Amino acid sequence: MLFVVLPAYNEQASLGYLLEDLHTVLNDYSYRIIVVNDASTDQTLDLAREYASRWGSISVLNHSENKGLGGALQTGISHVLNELSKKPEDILITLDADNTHPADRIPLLVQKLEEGSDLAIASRYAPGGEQIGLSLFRKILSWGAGKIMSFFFPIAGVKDYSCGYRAYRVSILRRAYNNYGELLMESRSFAAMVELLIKVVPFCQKISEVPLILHYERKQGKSKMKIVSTIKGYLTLIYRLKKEAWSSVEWVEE
Ligand SMILES: Nc1nc2c(ncn2[C@@H]2O[C@H](COP(=O)(O)OP(=O)(O)O)[C@@H](O)[C@H]2O)c(=O)[nH]1
Ligand SMILES: [Mg+2]
Repeated sequence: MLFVVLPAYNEQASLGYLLEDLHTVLNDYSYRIIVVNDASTDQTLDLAREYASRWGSISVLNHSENKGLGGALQTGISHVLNELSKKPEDILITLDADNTHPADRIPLLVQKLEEGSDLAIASRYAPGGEQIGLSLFRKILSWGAGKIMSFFFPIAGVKDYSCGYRAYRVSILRRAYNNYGELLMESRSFAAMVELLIKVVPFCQKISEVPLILHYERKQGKSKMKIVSTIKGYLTLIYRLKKEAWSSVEWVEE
């Protein structure tokens, strides 16, 4: 069973396209899509509920207050672990709800897990990966953030630390969740993506990447990334996790 968690904040203009894309690609799988509406001020919630009433394969969770990307992911992941997933071999996939992450990566991510990876990342920096429509400034920012993170938290084989498009084996996520509980993502900002990666990695034997072509030109409206708070989030994360003496682990390379 595949569980697809979509954190969504003001994605009214994009969510419909993404759900249609997912619906087509996921046709061959048993799946459930979980939209976590993070107190959007637009019609995201109504749109998600409309799709859910049309297709039984969608659940909608709703925050009455905005909890940020980390808060929304935590809600979606806890819900899958506590309420939905019955089998350790289930897979949990996360991706952005802004329709810049094409659903066609899912079969490749799932294949990686079937071949023995515990975590597979759709990576802009894997051979064949690309970023279309992203400003040079944003490219430099995420590349630089990745370099800094890989300096402090080296993870063999991982080039994309911050992309939200990943597939996790549920059993691994459960072990990390049992260890950290609600502290699995203390960051509420975009740094939560990196924090989740760093905290899950010690439970993984094998991690792999598949190439992602990020379609940023499809982005409707502005990015919700607040640059200053994201940078602060990264710095806090480095300080916090280094203090907790996180150390990189070894696993079997492909
Ligand atoms: N839950 C929640 N999700 C958010 C928030 N801000 C952004 N997101 C979601 O996080 C994902 C990444 O944000 P996005 O605007 O796509 O960032 P970018 O692609 O890096 O420019 C999208 O699915 C957003 O809907 C927020 O405050 N709360
Ligand atoms: Mg995005």
